[in-house]
Amino acid sequence: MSLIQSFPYQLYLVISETDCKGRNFLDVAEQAILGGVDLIQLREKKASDLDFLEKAIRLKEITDKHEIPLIINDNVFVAKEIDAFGIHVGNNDTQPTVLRENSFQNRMIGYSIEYLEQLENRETVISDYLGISPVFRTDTKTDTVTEWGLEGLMKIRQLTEKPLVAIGNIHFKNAKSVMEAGADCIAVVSEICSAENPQKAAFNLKNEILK
Ligand code: TZP
Ligand code: MG
Repeated sequence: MSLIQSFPYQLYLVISETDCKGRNFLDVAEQAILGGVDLIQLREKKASDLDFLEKAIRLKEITDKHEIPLIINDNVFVAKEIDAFGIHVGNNDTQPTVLRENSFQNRMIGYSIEYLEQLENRETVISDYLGISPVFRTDTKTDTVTEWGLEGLMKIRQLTEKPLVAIGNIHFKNAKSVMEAGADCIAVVSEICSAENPQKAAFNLKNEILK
């Protein structure tokens, strides 16, 4: 089991250079932190390991400065190399049971739930939080399986006490309803990365979900 016992995060930014569409992703991340983001994940699907590592090192300087935990999507090498706070994996990635046995004993492990059956497996039991992926279909990630919707999220809430991070097409207008359906935290890409003013977007979202 993990030593991580609490999940005091409500607003989670998932960021990549591509999703920031030509803007400096480090500036976007820093603005988002100033606006109230509690946790950041670097998710670089197309980068080589070295490119990913270089981006992660630069982002970690910022997250460390503001004492915000940094999670790495999928890449065990990068997560270990930068001593990341944690790693986020899905069904087709290195599984949580394998990670726990290999240098991730005391790092946060997030695990995406795409099928209800996953709730019963050991991977779920040993993870620190579950990603409800996607709660609503989104153009940001199209290779998804189940669109959970608020009803699916409510059902999962009844079946587990694990911290639930909802992701997928979450915006200012639906953020509160996602929290009310049982999410502990919302994760967003475009609501912050594509915002004209990422700091303001993060600030508004945070206020909305804490209301
Ligand atoms: N996993 C499930 S949906 C998604 C990820 C990484 C993308 C969410 O992006 P957006 O722009 O907030 O809908
Ligand atoms: Mg993955």
